[in-house]
Amino acid sequence: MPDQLVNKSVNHGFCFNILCIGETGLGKSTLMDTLFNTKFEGEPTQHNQPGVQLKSNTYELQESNVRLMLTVVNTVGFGDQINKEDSYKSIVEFIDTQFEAYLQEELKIKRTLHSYHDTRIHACLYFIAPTGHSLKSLDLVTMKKLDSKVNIIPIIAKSDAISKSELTKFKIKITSELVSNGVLIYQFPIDDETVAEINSTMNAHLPFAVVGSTEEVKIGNKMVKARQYPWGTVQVENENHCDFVKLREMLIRVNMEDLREQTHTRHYELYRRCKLEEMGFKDTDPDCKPFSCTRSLTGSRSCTRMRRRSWRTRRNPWMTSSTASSRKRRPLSSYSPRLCRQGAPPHSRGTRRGKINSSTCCMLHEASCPVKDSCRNDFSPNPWQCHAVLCALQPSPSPPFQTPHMPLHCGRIQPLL
Ligand SMILES: Nc1nc2c(ncn2[C@@H]2O[C@H](COP(=O)(O)OP(=O)(O)O)[C@@H](O)[C@H]2O)c(=O)[nH]1
Ligand SMILES: [Mg+2]
Repeated sequence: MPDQLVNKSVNHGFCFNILCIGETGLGKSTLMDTLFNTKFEGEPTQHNQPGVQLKSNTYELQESNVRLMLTVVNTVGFGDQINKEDSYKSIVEFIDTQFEAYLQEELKIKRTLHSYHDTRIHACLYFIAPTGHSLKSLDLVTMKKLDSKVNIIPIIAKSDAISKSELTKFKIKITSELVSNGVLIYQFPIDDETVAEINSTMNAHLPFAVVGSTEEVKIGNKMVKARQYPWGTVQVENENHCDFVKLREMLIRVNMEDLREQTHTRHYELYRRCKLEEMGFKDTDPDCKPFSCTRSLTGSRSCTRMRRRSWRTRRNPWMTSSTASSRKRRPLSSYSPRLCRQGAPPHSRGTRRGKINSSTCCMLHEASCPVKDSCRNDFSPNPWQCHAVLCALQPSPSPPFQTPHMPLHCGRIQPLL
């Protein structure tokens, strides 16, 4: 049975979509290049953008017989405007547009979901400036608007700019601000016994303090990625220097499948329920109660966890070695040799070949998503307990297939009974 599952997944290939949110110059592009050991396209942007635009690049990574479609979405111009009030809007619209595209595919009579390129965001890396003070209002507002739509992994960017003792305090401060503002960040799951220990340890390290660099420096007789300063060298992959390795392990190796699953069963499910209710769909259950987003969230979360397989091949087979750059044509195994030694499923060992083909597409943030201003979710400081967003039903006289873009009316906050 597990072999069947693995073979099926390998044949289909995987897709993984990362959204990088953070102010211009915080090191988003550098970190992505460092994480995937390549040089993605894109010129550094200036600070004069009139608004926030989302730019998406898709790359095809291949390792052995495993294909990974990686999409990196960047928030160009985030934090560059004098009035930052609307900065989160284009991000919310973008995420909803991807949900909507998937929903429209699902609603088709003749669906091709198996070959559909899923553009839903699986992980959102939120880059926090290394101020050592506290989160900015822009960070809190943006994360709060997004936490019911995407798995947020906060990271402290350019953490070499902050001292060790300040960093400890800064992490505590950020965590307490997130909690007191009711911002839900993604927690690495601890109900799968094969990863429970490492995940619970890593949860305690959040937000990860990262350093990015593609520059290689000779340390001893090894070339390592590092940043050199007059007073010393920061090694990106040295766990005493920063949490880059922790982030890479958690994001790409251990929890990639959980991030994908949470996106589908929790965030997309919430969008779908809201949308279908607005279209006039009703479950025929006689006890059918008004839709509660919070209940839906907690319910789907526990269901997901119940179904979790405690089977080590849930870890990502292509991460047993590495990714590659098309330009340098590096062997995939150069990416993360340590991962190769640890627990690589048998099928992914052996000769590794790889290529990366990139194709770039710009997603316009003005995309006409019908729910962009409707399905907003606001939660109380303790969202798991007392509040829910109720969607007002709007009966539809015609089937949704003919009227897929009906207006929605969601977002009133009501206490849960
Ligand atoms: N000190 C420090 N500088 C960094 C780090 N990562 C990137 N940078 C530098 O910050 C500048 C902006 O980086 P970039 O990746 O273009 O930022 P982006 O606008 O967020 O994509 C570049 O000069 C990078 O070399 C880091 O971890 N620490
Ligand atoms: Mg950039």
